Amino acid sequence: MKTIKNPVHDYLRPGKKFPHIWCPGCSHGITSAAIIRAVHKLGLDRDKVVLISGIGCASRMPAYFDFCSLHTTHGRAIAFATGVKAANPDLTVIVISGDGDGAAIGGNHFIHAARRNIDINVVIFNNLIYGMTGGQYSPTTPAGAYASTAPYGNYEPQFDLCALARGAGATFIARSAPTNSALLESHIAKAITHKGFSLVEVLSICPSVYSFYNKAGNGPKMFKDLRNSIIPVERAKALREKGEKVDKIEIGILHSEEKPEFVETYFSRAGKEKPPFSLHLSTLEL
Ligand SMILES: Cc1ncc(C[n+]2csc(CCOP(=O)(O)OP(=O)(O)O)c2C)c(N)n1
Ligand code: SF4
Repeated sequence: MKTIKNPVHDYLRPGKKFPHIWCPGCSHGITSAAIIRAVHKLGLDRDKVVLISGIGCASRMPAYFDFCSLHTTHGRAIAFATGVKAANPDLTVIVISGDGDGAAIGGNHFIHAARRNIDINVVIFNNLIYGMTGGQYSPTTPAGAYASTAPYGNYEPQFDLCALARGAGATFIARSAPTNSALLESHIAKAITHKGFSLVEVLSICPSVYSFYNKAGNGPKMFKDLRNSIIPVERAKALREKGEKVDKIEIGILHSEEKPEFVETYFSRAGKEKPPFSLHLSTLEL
C-alpha cells in the first residue's frame, strides 16, 4: 500500500512536548498545520524561521514544532519579535497569538508594530475568548455573548482585528478560517512573502469554553456554523455591487500595499545595511 507522507510530521519537535494540550475539536491544530505547510512549501530554512508566542492555548503552538522558538510572557510576543527582527533582519519572524494575547494585553504592541511596518508576520488565532484560563471575555468576544466574566452577556463592542490593523498602518491584512485549510495556508504564505507587517486573522473555534458559555455545540457543529458564517471578500463585493446586503464575515486578502519597512529604513538612515551585531539562534531554542 502506498503511504502519503505528511510534511508537517517532519517539523514536530522531538522530545517530551506531547501529548499536546488542545481539546478535541479545537481549530488550533488545523491552523498550526497550515502555518507549517506554508513554511514548508516556501522552502524556508527552518533555522532561519523563528516562531514567537505569548501565553494561551494558541501560544503553545511553537512548543510543538522544531524551529527556533520563543515562548514568552502573555501579550509580549510582538515586542520580542521586534527585537529578534531588528537584531537579524534575515530571519522570518512569525508571531503566534490568541485574541487575548494579541489584542488585549498585547494590543499596544500590535498597533505600534503595524504602524512601524516592521517585517514580522502575526497570526492571531481568534476564538473569541480566553481559552486557556477558562473563558474570560476578550476584545473580540461578540457583544451579547457569554463568558465567565460576562454572566449577563458581554456589554462591550467587539474589535474588528483587521480594521484595527488597517487603521494602525499594517501593509498586509488577511482574514481566514480553518474551514478551508488550503486557502488559510495560501494566506499565511502570502503574509510571509510580503515585506512589512502582516496580519492573518484566523476565525477559530473553541468547542470547550466558548461553547460551554454560549451553548454553541461540539467541534463539528461549531465548524459547520463557522463555514456558514463566512463569505469570500470578492463574492461579498459582487453582491454589494448588485445592491444586495452582505451579513456574513468576509474572508480573503483585505489589504496589501508596499511601504518602506522599519528595520531596513532604520539601518539605511544610520548608514548601515544591517545591524552591527547578529543574533545567535542556537541560544534561543527551547
Ligand atoms: C501577565 C499575565 N496575565 C494573565 C495571564 C493569564 N493568562 C494566560 S493565557 C490568558 C488568555 C489566553 O487567551 P488567548 O490569548 O485569547 O488565547 P487562547 O487560550 O484562547 O488560545 C491569560 C489571561 C498570564 N499568564 N500573564
Ligand atoms: S480551551 Fe478552547 S482554545 Fe483552548 S485548547 Fe480547548 S478548545 Fe482550544
